[in-house]
Amino acid sequence: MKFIDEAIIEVHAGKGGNGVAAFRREKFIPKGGPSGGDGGRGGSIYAVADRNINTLIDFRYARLHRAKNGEQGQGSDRYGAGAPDIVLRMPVGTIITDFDSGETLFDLSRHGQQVVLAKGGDGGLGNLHFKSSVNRAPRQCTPGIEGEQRKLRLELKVLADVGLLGLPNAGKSTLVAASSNARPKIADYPFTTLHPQLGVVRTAPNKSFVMADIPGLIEGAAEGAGLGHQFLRHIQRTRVLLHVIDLAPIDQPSEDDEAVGKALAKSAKALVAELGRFDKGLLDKPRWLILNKADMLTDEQRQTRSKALQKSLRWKGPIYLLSAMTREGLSGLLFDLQAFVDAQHSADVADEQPDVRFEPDRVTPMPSQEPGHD
Ligand SMILES: Nc1nc2c(ncn2[C@@H]2O[C@H](COP(=O)(O)OP(=O)(O)OP(=O)(O)O)[C@@H](O)[C@H]2O)c(=O)[nH]1
Ligand SMILES: [Mg+2]
Repeated sequence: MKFIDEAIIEVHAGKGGNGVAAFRREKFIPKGGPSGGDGGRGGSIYAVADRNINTLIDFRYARLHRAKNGEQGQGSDRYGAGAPDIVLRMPVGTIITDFDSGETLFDLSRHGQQVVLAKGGDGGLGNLHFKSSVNRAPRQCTPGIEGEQRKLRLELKVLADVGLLGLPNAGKSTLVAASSNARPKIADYPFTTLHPQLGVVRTAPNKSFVMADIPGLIEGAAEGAGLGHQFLRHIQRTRVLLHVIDLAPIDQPSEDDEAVGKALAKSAKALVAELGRFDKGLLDKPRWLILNKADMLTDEQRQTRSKALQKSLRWKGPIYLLSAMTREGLSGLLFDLQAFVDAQHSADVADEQPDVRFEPDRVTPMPSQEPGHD
């Protein structure tokens, strides 16, 4: 299964301004010659590959991109001003196809690569160009050319930054739904999720990362128990794993919180062993513990269970106590994940030099999105 992020946009370049016919009219200069200037060029629309952008989600909200028209020429030899271009920043790896013909137009494969999506129309010619020895008072001028218009499909194969891992019913899909734009199926029975699904988590207008919800994993998956473990390949290239643990499982007696903590540690170990059976390399991947369903417990139960769990796992890594359902404790996790993903990302590209600099005012603003909303 491939994860494809997709958006369909329309780009309308600006029309060129019309050229005009005008004549010089000055006192004491009768029959002044032609002085109509050319129209300005219409704005073009470009796409630029930018490695700081990792999803096409913005383009699902801002679908129509329209550049301004060039200004009309004027008398006294004045030319119309050209309209500014629009630069759309897209993730490296975006494939741009013509929506109607299906033809692939561009493959943005390297950072800084710039392509023309729709060319602005040229301005028309003013009458000062039509002066000749036989026609000293030309009245011709030409209109501006229409800008190009296209409907485009943008596609990006996405790799998840963050992968989920956990027993069936732990609340993985609930976590993804609470954090991202994805709406996976959620139900109170095991193996609700049958296929991996990606969600984009947005933490600031220009910051996001991608989270992969996967089916529940159980002991014996390597031998085919449950849904097996082939789906684990979808988290092989993630930067961090969130190991989701249900802190209030129904099959555990709730009176002895320490015993529950220990039992949870035991099944967590079994799950990690299962992970290693699929791919030993996955054991070296950073893993954060997510203790979910905290809303079902009193403060004291939360403390006792999580301490017992940490102790028997000898856990020294990051750990978060939260409720995916009520979102208590969720935003802290998402901001920490964003910082972690960003840090890894900049470590990857630290040596490279940027190919181009962008002028911020030439980039169309995108609508901002809060986490957890469509
Ligand atoms: N009280 C409470 N219930 C939760 C919480 N998170 C998930 N649940 C419930 O737990 C059940 C399972 O949630 P899912 O998100 O489907 O669990 P999953 O880990 O994706 O399960 P599989 O896809 O089957 O592996 C659902 O009934 C959820 O409503 C939580 O924080 N608090
Ligand atoms: Mg699920």
